[in-house]
Amino acid sequence: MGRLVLLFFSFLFLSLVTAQVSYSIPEESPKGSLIGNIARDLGLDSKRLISGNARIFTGDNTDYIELKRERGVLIVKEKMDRELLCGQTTPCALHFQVILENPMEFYSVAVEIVDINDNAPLFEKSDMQFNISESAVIGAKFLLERAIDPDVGMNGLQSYFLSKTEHFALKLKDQPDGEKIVEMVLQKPLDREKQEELFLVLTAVDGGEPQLTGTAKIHVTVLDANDNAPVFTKPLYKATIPENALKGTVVIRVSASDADKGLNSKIRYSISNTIADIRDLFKMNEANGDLILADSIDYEKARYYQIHVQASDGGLTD
Ligand SMILES: [Ca+2]
Ligand SMILES: [Ca+2]
Ligand SMILES: [Ca+2]
Ligand SMILES: [Ca+2]
Repeated sequence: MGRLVLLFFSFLFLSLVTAQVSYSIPEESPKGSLIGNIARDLGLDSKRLISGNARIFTGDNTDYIELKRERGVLIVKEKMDRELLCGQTTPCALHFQVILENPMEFYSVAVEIVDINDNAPLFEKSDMQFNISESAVIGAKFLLERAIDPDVGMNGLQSYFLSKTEHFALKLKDQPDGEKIVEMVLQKPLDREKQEELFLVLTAVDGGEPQLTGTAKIHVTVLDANDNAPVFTKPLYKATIPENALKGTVVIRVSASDADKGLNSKIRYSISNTIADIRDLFKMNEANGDLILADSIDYEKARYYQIHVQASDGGLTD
């Protein structure tokens, strides 16, 4: 009820508003901090403030500022958090009236709550994981997490930096809402055989004094592509075998290696001769590269065999 009456009076005595003063104070100023000498600025003295029962009327329940009649000053009653009061709205100001009685007077007062850089940019998800094929092409883009800094103006988020890497460059795209899209763009092909994992750091910075930063980790796992053919340990394997050797004798074991991973490096050995008698005389253990005598050999028939052996990883061969 008291509030309604005050509102009524504020309409009735609108013409009695003789002045408007404004002050500013940094957010988070401790309780008791001086905002301004209102008595001086309104041309009143403390006697008038006391006799007029001067008080603050805010129109809502917020009670951050106190009027000290004896000193004629406004002070901080409750610490103010600009982020809580105004979010991203600027400027952030509290508007209220100072009311005096006998005779009734109204004064409009605005107190601007000035932002301080009390928030570092923060990544909600501070660990990013990417699985990227080594066959990814230059220019491939990967969307990164954005950081949040609830401060405003220069105290808000300004830019991002990526830790040193020759493989990726950072690309920032401004959005109409003032936000930035953060991407890393492939600059140099990845090579799993050289480096299977990359550990990068994305840093977000604000423009405050001092500047605050936030970081997020980027973990890139390079996925294998079958870009290596098997390679034999020797270009030529030589073996001798007596003509009375038994069927099933291992003549020699050939061996190839493949720099890839998993199925891309799983080698199958085979004989690639097209002449039928060699394919009948010798068999290849597909898995371990053992060349096995599959029939009886005759020194008088042939003293020399040239066997072409192939190693294959499913896609690529040697
Ligand atoms: Ca900040
Ligand atoms: Ca702030
Ligand atoms: Ca391979
Ligand atoms: Ca590979």
